[in-house]
Amino acid sequence: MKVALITGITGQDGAYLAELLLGKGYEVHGIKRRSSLFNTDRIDHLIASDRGEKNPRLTNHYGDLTDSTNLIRIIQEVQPDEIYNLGAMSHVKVSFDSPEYVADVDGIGTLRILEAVRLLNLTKKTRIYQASTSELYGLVQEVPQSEKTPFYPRSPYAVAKMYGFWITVNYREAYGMYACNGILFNHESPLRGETFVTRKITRGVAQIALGMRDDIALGNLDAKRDWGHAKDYVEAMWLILQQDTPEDFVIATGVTTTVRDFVRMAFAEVGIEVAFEGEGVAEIGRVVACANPEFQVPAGQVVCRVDPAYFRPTEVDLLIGDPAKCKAKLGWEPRHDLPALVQDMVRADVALFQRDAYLLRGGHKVNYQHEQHQ
Ligand code: NDP
Ligand code: GDR
Repeated sequence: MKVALITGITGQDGAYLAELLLGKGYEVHGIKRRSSLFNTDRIDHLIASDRGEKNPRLTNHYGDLTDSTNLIRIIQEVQPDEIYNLGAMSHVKVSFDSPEYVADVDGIGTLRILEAVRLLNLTKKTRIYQASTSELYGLVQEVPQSEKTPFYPRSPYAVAKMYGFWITVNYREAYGMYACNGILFNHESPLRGETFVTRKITRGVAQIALGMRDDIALGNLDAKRDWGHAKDYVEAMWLILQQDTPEDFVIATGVTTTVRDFVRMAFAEVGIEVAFEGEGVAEIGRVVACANPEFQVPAGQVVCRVDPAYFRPTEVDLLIGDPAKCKAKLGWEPRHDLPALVQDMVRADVALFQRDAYLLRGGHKVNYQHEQHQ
């Protein structure tokens, strides 16, 4: 039985990857941070059955990427065949608020994993996947972006990830380690963190459709992203570690879409047509018509507005990946296109908020948070 260790197992990708590896018969170990509230919602169904029977092939260890002694101890105990380093402070805008912490976790954290494997003489046994990112491309140098496109990071997050990228390449070249970067473009799902733009939109659409709020405030509507489904992307991570020789791969769909169009698509999914008018911070999205009798959102209602609080000091305007190498060498093909992704996310969020809407209608108090600082 192969043994895998996943940092960031409680995150979006960690949850889907753990499920994938368990399905392939792996023994899976995860590193989770101590938190003052439960933080394993995304993997609770993998940890134990509804009746409380524990999964003997999934073990979580308390740890942190800032603590090398604990990483060394866990890796020594687990003796993993594969390490997936997914743990990170992954929010680009928040990285401007905590740049040093991001450098420590996302940059030096990667070094700590590589160095632990080297110190423990596991370089021949353990393969390492590093969660690199399309944010490395930053300021547009060329499109579409491929493994050969120069990097120009535009945030403390991207700069930290750039260190992670190169230290992974360096350990591969210096010590012959099987260590690879997956340069993944944005990937989303119903498990996406609530403060990333797609999930913020799909949650907002669900709440507006159910009459729980009036509008969503967003930042830069012109930004373009190459959005895929996280379920497809974790398969690519696994494939990257199954090759004869370690290499870096771009994982992307090759299609790019504006934030504004994502908003339109998400509203369309609940039968609401939205049109945008105005410019810059005065731009608004207004309901043209609501064709779904289940939802009563009147024509003319402003459902999307721009709040400069969500702008970033430096923005990444356009990401579109070239998936030629991963298709040719890994045989990877995404199973979901953007409409399928939007449908999956919107339907999940409508289902999620239906219970709250029912309670609100009955006069009960519901403790749901309005998104802030995203
Ligand atoms: P999430 O933000 O959903 O998950 C991040 C995970 O890292 C969580 O489990 C989090 O724990 C954990 N974590 C945060 N800080 C630390 C720390 N100091 N020590 C240990 N663990 C920590 O991210 P995703 O699942 O979306 O992304 C996975 C990885 O892929 C990240 O490295 C991200 O930067 C990268 N990436 C993501 C892309 C995307 O579009 N999703 C695209 C390209 C790269 P907790 O749950 O306690 O917060
Ligand atoms: P990104 O994702 O920065 O690409 O990083 P995010 O969803 O945060 O932003 C995408 C684009 O949307 C614009 N935007 C907003 N973003 C947020 N979060 N909130 C808003 O209200 C809003 N309005 C507009 C942003 O300016 C940006 O242009 C994600 C993360 O998962 C990283 O960890 C990962 O490395 C990259 O994707 C690839």
